Amino acid sequence: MYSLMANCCNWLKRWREPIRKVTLIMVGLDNAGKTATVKGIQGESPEDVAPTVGFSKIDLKQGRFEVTIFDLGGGKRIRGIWKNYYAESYGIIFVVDSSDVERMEETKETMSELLRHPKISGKPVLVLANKQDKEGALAEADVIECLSLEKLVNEHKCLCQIEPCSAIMGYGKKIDKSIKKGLLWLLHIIAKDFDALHERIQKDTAEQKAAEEQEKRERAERVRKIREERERKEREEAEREGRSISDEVDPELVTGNPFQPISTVIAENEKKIEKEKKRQREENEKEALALKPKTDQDQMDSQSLISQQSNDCRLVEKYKSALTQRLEHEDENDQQVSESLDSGDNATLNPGTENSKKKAKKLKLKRSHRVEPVSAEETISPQPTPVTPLAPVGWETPKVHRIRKLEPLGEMRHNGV
Ligand code: G3D
Ligand code: MG
Repeated sequence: MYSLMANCCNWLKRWREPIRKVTLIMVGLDNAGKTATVKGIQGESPEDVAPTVGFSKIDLKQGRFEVTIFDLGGGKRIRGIWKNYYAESYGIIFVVDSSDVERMEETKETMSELLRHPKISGKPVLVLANKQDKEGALAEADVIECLSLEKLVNEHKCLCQIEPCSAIMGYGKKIDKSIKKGLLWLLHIIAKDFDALHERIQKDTAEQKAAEEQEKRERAERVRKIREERERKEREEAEREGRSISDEVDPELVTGNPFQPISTVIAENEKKIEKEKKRQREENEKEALALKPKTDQDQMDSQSLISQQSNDCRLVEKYKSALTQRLEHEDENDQQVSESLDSGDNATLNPGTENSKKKAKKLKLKRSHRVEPVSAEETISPQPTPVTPLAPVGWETPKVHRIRKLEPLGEMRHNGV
């Protein structure tokens, strides 16, 4: 009857207790089995765990506790981040790989450093001597000895419990009982001294926050000084080289808002394009007005050019026919000369015959250099083929009208023609 009443009182007491939020950190060397343990507590299979990069976090409910566990990476280089979580942690779970005897010294140093930290000293510590299923794993007493655990926890006034366990034995409800026992012990100790611990944690986290803010300000100040120094050097350099810094910076870039909505940017661009088009139209109109009289002149020039060309064609035709007549005439003469030569008079040639022989030779030469009738296209070339020596007697050398060289025509002039 008495025990029934005591149980009822305890239940009532617990029911009246507020829900407590508690943060724990799970630390230890890499490969100790921290993630496997956390997964087992969470109810997930601890097999095939990937190495933790940074940290992982789990939330679970245990009685009147809402527990958050930070599983922090244990690699040598990542251990530096642990201290960022010390202030807010109510207790520590330190996982040891009991089978890794070679790293016991490193484990001891790491634990010593941890318990020495002012934001950890005095807080409860659960040591999980993990991997007990492995052959050659150190027993609980050996782990205590290897780590000088008693000495360490006494030095730093930490309440401590050690639990030999195996994280891969099971998970969820089937989790290794030692792990569960150890976790309940830790929460029990925290609950016993919760108010004092909570107050300390509030104070420590506020201090840490202030320190972080201070560090942030100092960093910003350092960055500002570096930037100022760089700008000063740039200014000095620019002055030495005789250029002004303001010239190099696009004022639009400085004054314009780089984060304008895209619709505003499009509208501005359209305005610019419209303005540019208008300017171009005005320029074209001006140019057209300035060119108008010239265009008329060019029209006249072109007409005279055409008429000159047709004149030239007529002359060429005339010249061609005259040339043909002359050549025919010469052919007849040649024929006569060659006939007289062929008739055998060549041995008894008088001086006249000698002359006519020479003449015949000359004519033959002339014939071989006969100028072919010139095409109409060639007549408009500024330097016609020199045909003067063959020009028929009484005929004037065809007069080649030099065509006035025209200026290259622009777009408007072509239209005019
Ligand atoms: P860590 O988070 O402390 O770095 P992990 O360690 O949880 O990642 O575990 C590291 C390796 O040890 C894992 O193996 C894991 O399965 C194994 N391990 C964890 N706990 C135990 C245990 O109690 N017994 C045995 N035998 N092995 C365990 P892998 O092969 O995945 O690296
Ligand atoms: Mg891990």
